[in-house]
Amino acid sequence: MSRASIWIFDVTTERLGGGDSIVLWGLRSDGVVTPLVDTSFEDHIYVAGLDVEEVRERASVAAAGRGRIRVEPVRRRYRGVELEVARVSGEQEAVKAVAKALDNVADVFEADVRLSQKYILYRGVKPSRWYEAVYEDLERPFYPGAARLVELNEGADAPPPSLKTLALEFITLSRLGSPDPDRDPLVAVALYWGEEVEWISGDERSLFERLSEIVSELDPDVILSFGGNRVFYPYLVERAGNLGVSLRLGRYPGEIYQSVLGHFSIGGRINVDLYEYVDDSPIFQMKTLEELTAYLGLSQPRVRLDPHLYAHYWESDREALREYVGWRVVSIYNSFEVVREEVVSLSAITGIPMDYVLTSSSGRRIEFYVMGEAVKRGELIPPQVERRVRSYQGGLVLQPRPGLHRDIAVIDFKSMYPSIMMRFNISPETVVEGRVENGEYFEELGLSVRRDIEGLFPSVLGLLLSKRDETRRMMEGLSRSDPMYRVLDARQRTLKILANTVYGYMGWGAARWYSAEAASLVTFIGRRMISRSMDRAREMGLEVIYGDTDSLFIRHDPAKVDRLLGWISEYLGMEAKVEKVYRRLLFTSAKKRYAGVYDGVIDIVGLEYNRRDWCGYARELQGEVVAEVLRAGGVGRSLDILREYVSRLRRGEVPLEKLVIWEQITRPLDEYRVNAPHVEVARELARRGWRIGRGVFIGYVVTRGEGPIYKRAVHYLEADPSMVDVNYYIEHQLIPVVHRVLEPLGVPRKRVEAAARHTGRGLDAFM
Ligand code: TTP
Ligand code: MN
Ligand code: MN
Repeated sequence: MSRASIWIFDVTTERLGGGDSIVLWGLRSDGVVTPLVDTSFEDHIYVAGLDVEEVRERASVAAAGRGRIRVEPVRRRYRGVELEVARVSGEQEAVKAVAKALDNVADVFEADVRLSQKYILYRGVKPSRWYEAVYEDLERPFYPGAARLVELNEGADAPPPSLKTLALEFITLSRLGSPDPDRDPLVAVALYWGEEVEWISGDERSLFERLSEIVSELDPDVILSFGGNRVFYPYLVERAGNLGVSLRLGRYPGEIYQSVLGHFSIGGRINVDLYEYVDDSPIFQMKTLEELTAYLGLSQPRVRLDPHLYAHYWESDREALREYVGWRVVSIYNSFEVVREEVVSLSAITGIPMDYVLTSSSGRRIEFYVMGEAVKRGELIPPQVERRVRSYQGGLVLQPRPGLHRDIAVIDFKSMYPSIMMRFNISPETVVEGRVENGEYFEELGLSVRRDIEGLFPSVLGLLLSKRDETRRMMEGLSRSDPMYRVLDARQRTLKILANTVYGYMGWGAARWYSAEAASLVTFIGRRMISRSMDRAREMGLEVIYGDTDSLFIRHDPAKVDRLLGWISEYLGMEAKVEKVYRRLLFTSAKKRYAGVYDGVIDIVGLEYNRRDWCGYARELQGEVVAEVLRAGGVGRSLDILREYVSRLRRGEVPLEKLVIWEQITRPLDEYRVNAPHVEVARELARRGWRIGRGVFIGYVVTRGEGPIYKRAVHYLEADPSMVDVNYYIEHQLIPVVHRVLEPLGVPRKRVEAAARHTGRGLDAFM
C-alpha cells in the first residue's frame, strides 16, 4: 500500500482485463506519472415513465449476454418535480443495450453522459486538482507506475506540479490550402520544450519514426499545437496510414485517435490546441497565432509568412521558413505558459479535463458544472436533443441622438443578468407557463416563477459568485509574485466568465437545460429595469442620450447621477456604477455604433473599423478620422486625411495586404445562394483542389475589369498591385468609412466624394 499527493490531469475509461476501468491519470509532486485504476465504478441510466417491474423485464432481455445489470427504484427530481424512476446499473455494454432498447418506450436519462464523465460527476472527483491517494500494486500494470486505487481524498489547494510541455509545429508541402494526406508530404517538424528548437526533417518515413521517438524520450505531459485538432492530427493520422508507418505520440494506448467533438486523444497526455483558445474568443478576428501572441504581450515574428505559401518558401527561401516556423513553435510554447493557469482553472472548476476543456464550447463548460450541481441535488440530467430555437426579445436599445456630445457618463448595472436570475429565482425549472401558487406572475409574458423551490441556476450562480469573492479574499494576503496569486487570479476571472455564460446558455438550442421562457424573462426584467431607471433619470432632470441593455448614457451631472445610483440600489435592488465618462462622444444614427474618448482612451464600437470584412486600409483611415473628430470636436482635418489616403492609394504606395478583404466561409459552398465575392473566390479555389471547409477565411482583392464585383474578386495570393481597382477602393471603401463618421456632423456624402476627387490629379481619375 502506498500513499501520495497526486494531481489528476485526466480521467479516462479503459477496458483493462475485460471490465470497465476508470483511469485517473495522476502526476505526483515529483513529476512521476501515476495512473490509478478504479474498477469499482459502474455505468448507469435512469428510466422514467415506465413501471419498475417492466423496466426490469425489458432490461434483462436487452442485457442478456452482455453483462450483469441491476434495476432498482429510486426517487429523483426532474425539472424540480420529484418522481420515482428506475436506476439501471452495471457494465457499460449491458447498460448501453438497455438504454437503446428502452429509448422508444420510456424516458431514458444519462445514457448520453460518458462513463468517465459520470465518474467525475458522481464521485465528485474533479481533474486539475490535488488529491491524497492510497493505492496498491496492480498485478499487471498497463503502464509503468500504474496502480490500483484504494482511497482518494481531496488534497491541498496548491499550484499544479510542473507539467512537461512540448510544442509541435509542422511543415507540409501543401500548395492548395490545408494539407491533404493523399497528396502532400510532411517535410519537417519543429519541436520546442523550453530549450532550443529541435528540427526533424528528411525522408518522410524516418521523420514519422523520429517524431515518435523524440516524443517518447521526452515523455511530455502536455502536447501543444496551434490547429492540431483541426488540421494537423487528422492529416498526420491519415498520412501515417498511407505510408504504412506508425505514429506513436501517446503514453497509452499509444496511438492517437479522434474522439468526441473533433478532439484528438493522445493517450495519457494532455492535448492542448491553442487554436481552440483563439477560436473561442471574439477578441481574435482572424484566429491567428500572431493575434494571440500580440494579445498576450509576446514577441511578433520578424518576417511573417503566409501558411499557404510554405511549399513555396520550402523551395525558394528555406531559411525564412525555418525562422518563421521556429518563431511559431516557440510562441505556441510561450503562449501556453501565459494561459496555463486559465486552462487549469477552467478545468478544475468545470470538471472537464484539461485535455478537452478548450475543445468544449462555453455552453458545454458551464453545462458540465451545472451537471455536477444537479447530481448533488438528486436532479436528473436532461438529454441532449436537437431542437429549433425559439427567438425572444433581447435587451432594450435606445435610438441614439446622432452627433457629437460632451461629458457623457455611462451608467452600467453590475452583473445585470446573473443578478436578475438570482434575485428573481429564474431557472429553467422555476419558470412555468401561466399562474401558479407560490409564484410570481409576469402578466406580459404569461409566465410565473416558482418560489417554493430554489432554482438550480440561481444556486449555481450563487456558488460561482461566492467562490469568486472567497478567491479574491484569499488573494488579498498574497504578493503578486506568489505562484498561488496567479492561480487564484485566473480562478476568479474564470468564475466570473462562467457566471456570465449562464444566462446565454438557457437560450442556446443545444443546451440540456434549454429554456427560452426563462431566458426571455431575464431580458424582460432587464428591459423593465433599464426603462424605469431612464424614467427616473429624466424625472431628476438628467438628460439621457442613449442606452443599451443595462447601460444609460447620460449628460454628466455628478450629484444627480449619484442620486440615481442610490435610487437604483434602493428601489430596484441592483447595483449600478459609473463605468466611464466620455469627454467626447460621437453617435451615428444607428444603434450600437459610436465612438468616444475618455481618459485618453478611444473606444470605437460597431463601426467598419471593427470589422475584418472591410480592408485594413479603410479601417485605418476610419480610425484616424475618428481620432481627429474627437480631438477637434468637429470635422477638423478629416477631409485632408481622406485626401492623403486617396493619394497614397493612387500612387500605388499601399501594400496589397492592406487592401485584402477577409470573409469567413460559414457553410458548405453549394449552400450559398448569393453571388458574394468571397464565395466566388472560394469556389474558384475549390475547383482547383483547395479544401475549403467551414470556418476558413477567404481573403480577396477587387481588381479592375468589367462586370460585378464578385466576378472581379481575386484571391489575395494571386493578385498583384497593378491589378487593383483603385476606384473601387476609393468609392466603396474609403469614402463610406469617412462618411459614416462625418454624416452625424452634417457633412453630406457629396462633400466627402468631392474631397476624394480633389487629390491633385484630374477629375477623370475618379469614376
Ligand atoms: P455587461 O454590462 O457587459 O455585463 P454585466 O452587467 O453582466 O457585468 P458588469 O458588471 O461588468 O457590467 O452586459 C449586460 C448584460 O448583457 C449581461 O448581464 C448579460 C448580457 N450580455 C450577454 O448576454 N452577452 C454578452 O456577450 C454581453 C457582453 C452581455
Ligand atoms: Mn453591466
Ligand atoms: Mn452593459
